[in-house]
Amino acid sequence: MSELVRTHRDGDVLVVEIDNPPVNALGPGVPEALAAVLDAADRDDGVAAIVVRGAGRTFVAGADIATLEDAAWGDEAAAADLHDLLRRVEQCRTPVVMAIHGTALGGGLELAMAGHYRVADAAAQVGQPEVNLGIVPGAEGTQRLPRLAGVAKALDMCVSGRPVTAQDALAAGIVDEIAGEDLTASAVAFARRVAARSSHPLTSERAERLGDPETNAPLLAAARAQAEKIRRHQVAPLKAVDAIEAATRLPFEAGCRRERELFFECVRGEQAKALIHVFFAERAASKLPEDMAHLTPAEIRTIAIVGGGTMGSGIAMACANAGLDVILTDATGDAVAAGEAAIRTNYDATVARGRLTPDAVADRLARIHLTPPAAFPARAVEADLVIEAVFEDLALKQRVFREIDAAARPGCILATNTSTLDIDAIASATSRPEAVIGLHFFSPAAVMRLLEIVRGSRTDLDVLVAALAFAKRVRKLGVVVGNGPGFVGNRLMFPYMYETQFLVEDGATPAQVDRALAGFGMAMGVFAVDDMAGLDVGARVRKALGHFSDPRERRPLVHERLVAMGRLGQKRGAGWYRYDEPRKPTPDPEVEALIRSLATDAGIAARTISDEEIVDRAILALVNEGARALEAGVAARASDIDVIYVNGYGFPGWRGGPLFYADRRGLGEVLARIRAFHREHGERWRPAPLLVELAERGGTFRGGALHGRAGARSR
Ligand code: T1G
Repeated sequence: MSELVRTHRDGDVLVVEIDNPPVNALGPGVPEALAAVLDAADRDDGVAAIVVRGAGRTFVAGADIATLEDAAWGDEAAAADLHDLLRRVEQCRTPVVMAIHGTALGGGLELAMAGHYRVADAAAQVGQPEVNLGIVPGAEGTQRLPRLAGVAKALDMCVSGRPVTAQDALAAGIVDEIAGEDLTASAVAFARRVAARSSHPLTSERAERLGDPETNAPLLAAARAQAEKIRRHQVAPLKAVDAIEAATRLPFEAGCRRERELFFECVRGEQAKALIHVFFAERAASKLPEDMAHLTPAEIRTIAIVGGGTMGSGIAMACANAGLDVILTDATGDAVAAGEAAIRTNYDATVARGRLTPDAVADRLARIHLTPPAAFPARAVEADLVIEAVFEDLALKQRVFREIDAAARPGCILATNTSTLDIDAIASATSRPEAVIGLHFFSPAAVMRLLEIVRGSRTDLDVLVAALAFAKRVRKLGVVVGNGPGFVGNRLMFPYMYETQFLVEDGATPAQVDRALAGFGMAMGVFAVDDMAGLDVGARVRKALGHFSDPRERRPLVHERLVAMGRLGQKRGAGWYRYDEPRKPTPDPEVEALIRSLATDAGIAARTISDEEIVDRAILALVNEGARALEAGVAARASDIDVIYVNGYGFPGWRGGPLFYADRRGLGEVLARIRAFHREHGERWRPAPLLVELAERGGTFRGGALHGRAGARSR
């Protein structure tokens, strides 16, 4: 028998264990091995019931996404054909009980639903997350889920992609029982109870929860509206609704055929290619490079944070949310109190939205130990990691690091949350530069998933490994980047921002630029982002990065003026936009007039700017700088840049990130466009040498850029 599927007997119950590490995906060989075991069981009169479970940490986490990727790139035969297996499961003469622990996702839940019964561990989760990969469930999930859970629940799960808890699944009718402590024992006992029944429920034959056209119409309409809202521009969620609609109208087999058509339409599409790229890119980014794989990360339990402002308090929440202890301090008692107030306000809002219970908040608050500055040195010795989150000023940070260096225990990791400053310069203020690292959180730090982990020239590998493990522990996506100006994210951001500022000087308006970028798929327009972050923040960073020190460079005219006018963005009710209502930008004729007058004074005549020009100048500025970052080695892989932009800067995942986007558009065309900009706008558009090299030899960023330290994963 194949090692992918093992069996043992518990009396008259056959326990089948799928063992395909790490997550029991239904990769090549698994469906066949499972079918063979079921065939044998059906022939064996001594087997009264079958329990199917996953080995290790989880039930089946779905089809093997690598095979989906092959299918997306044209090898349709690679996409696991699970239909025969599911039919085989359902038609088993012997009742099949699926025993679910960990996560039953995608094809995992589809397999579970083909069984006659389902028993779930209390901590298990089940879901149809396929939309995250730009596809619809492809193994009958859109047909079986509405039959078990009803149309509304199926729509919600397939459109949002969010898994549900075992308790929720029980209430919805997806599972039949929650297991006790021992899942296998519970499932075996359940199997014995049902074995003697004369017949067993077949999901495919159920119709009682499928509703009727009249009651379904508003549900389908609401799901389509929901898809447009939470997954704008994406095709898969709408196709998932189509597939569920087919379930309500067609017999089971015909509905499955329709689902399959929709599945292949998706998997062949650009969005699936992009989202599957992001899936693997995220995992590649957070993986240890080979030279570190042997290192065991030191455990981080207690974190001291210096600075209780927006970033410091957000980081404190992120740590407390993950069950870690936090010592939070600032330069004055008042500042500590302000940090505490900000944390409480944020948690209160979470409770008001129903996301956390007051008890859970109390538990988290109890983990955050507010510490006046005088008491800090004595407490800091408890910390495994100290994170500095003070004002973005090198001299100040160096002073804080000297203090931290004096207080922290040997072996403690010293991290700075700087978004732009030189890690080595900060490290040089300490007696242990090898313990210093950058942890660049994104705002709001308790929410945003991205964490740039900045490796200084002297940072120890042990420290890097511990930082990656810490990122995982606080549920962040850690991406290791080099210590260059602006690291990766902000390095690319500034050329993008400047270009959009030139666009408004050339004749566009901030609102037109933002609309064009939203149309491209950016989560927010660039001017709205600048207003949210604060124009003063941008100005400070620009200075720190030393941009526009060359007088021959074209320099944006408006930003500095807005700062001087006190139009610092949302917090002042005015920036690039006006804010009559909090957080709601309204175009401001005064700003538009200011832009025109400054541009006219500088001899720039206004012309009509197309949305296409806006998108090209903004996005290709990211691409060109991305190529430079890769070449400079501050990003190890092209896909790391994509991960950073998708998770930290609102770049649409369904376009795969800036460099994947460039690949798909064709580097030859991208280069031609950048060369045209170079001729028209001058040196800032000089094509990155790496881009020229790849384009000229017909290569792609994805296929492997030449210079990155770790090299691209060429899947
Ligand atoms: N296929 C292949 N590899 C997978 C995989 C999968 N489904 N899921 C995870 N991996 C790999 C992953 O690349 C990584 O590998 C390792 O497992 C650990 O993952 C027909 C079309 C299960 C919650 O979308 O959500 O079924 O980098 O680091 O944080 O309708 O992985 O170590 O080499 O993420 O503990 C639907 C995706 C597929 C589930 C575990 N299923 N996976 O999280 O570990 S489409 C999914 C996850 C489908 C059917 C269709 C998570 C996890 P490596 P990890 P984790």
